[in-house]
Amino acid sequence: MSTALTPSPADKFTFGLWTVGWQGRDPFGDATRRALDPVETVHRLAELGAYGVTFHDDDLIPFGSSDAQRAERVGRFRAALAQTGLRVPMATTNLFTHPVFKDGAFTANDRDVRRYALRKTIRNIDLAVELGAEVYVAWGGREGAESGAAKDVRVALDRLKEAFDLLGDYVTGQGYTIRFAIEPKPNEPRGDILLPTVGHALAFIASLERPELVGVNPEVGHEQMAGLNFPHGIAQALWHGKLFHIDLNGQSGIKYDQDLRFGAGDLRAAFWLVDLLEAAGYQGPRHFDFKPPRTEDFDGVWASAAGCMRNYLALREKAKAFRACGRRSRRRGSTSSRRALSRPARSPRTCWPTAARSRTSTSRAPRPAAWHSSSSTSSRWTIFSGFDAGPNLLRHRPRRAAIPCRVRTGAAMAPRRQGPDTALTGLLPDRSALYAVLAEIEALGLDLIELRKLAPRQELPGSDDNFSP
Ligand code: XLS
Ligand code: MN
Ligand code: MN
Repeated sequence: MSTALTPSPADKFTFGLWTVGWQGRDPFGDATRRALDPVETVHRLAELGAYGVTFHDDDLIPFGSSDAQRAERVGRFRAALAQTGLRVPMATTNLFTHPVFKDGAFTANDRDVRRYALRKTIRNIDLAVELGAEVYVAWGGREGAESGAAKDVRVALDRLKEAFDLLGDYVTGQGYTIRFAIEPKPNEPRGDILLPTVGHALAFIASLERPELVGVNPEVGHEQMAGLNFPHGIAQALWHGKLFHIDLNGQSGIKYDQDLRFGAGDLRAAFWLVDLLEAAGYQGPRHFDFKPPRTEDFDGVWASAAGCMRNYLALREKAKAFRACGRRSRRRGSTSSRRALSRPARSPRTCWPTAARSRTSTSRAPRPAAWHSSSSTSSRWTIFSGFDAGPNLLRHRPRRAAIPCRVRTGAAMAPRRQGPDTALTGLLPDRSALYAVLAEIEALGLDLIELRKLAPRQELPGSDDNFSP
């Protein structure tokens, strides 16, 4: 097997205990597999090349365990981590299985349930921090309703904010550096869940007392259940600096939460996702929250876990090849490059005219008034207002002699030698034609030195220079 497709801890692949440990119980059928001992899971994942393991409190310590049972379970788990070197980068709370949470946890209409949910969360945060976790996921699967009258959504959001503010105070007071990641999901198990998408969660986070402590943990299938483009949601989370964690899996369109292995369902979206995470330099774990099919035995469980990692690595190779190909096509002059897009449309040195300035510029005609002009030792750049029909001058300097100063601008612009530079001179009918020229120059990676609107009837400079491109 190629090493590029063989996972290693450096790839930062992690799995929840509840993923490979899923027994195949669904709303219509009982378990098809026995329960897995977390210690066995730790050893198997380490053998497969994973970096870490994550858990809900109840995955590790069954609900209702005594303190002695809890200490014993945690002790065995710790020993397995020490033997294998597996890390625990994230943990979370089960606030959805026990019947007490039937109406929600942080937003339950019953205050005692809300207080219990907070207590259960805080207890597991302490354990998560002890085990080295840096992120604490909060998926509010029961925070929602099936009927309009069942919950006052605005009040429920007040309660949700109260919970995150309190948890933020708690970790800060304890001196923990752990951060929270809200996991959106549109529905299932509730008919409608609060914070159904990445966008809802990002808006909610901005309302918190300590927004810097809270980000998102988007899951592939959850956004796709809402018909959304997952890579676009991830790109926006990255753009806000809020991608604290990610749940990778597969989903075939708008249906129940399938939790297929990563790469299944929507391979195209999986490709763009891997391309995005790698290009963005995302440093967090690649966490798989998938369910091995309930038709599989344990060989199938471990094979599907290995498949998640292999699919990610295969897509990473494809993304690398795609980007290398993009570099080649840019050299040939393609304008559809991420690099070209990464440049601001508006130059840092450009300032758009205020209404007052625009009026001034008209009143000063025919001498063109500057929108803005600046000079530096390396380049001069002057932009004058007014791009109605008339002669324009645009100069640029080739970065490498090998790049010809040829910009396809239509018949109106001609390249002319101007000392070490090349000038494009000619008539531009309007401002959008000018922007088209600028876009071509940007895409070619050329330095724009000067862009000037000449006064009416002014001679085009360099017109007697016989440079031919
Ligand atoms: C359920 C969620 C859940 C969270 C952790 O749909 O994906 O597994 O990731 O509670
Ligand atoms: Mn899911
Ligand atoms: Mn999840």
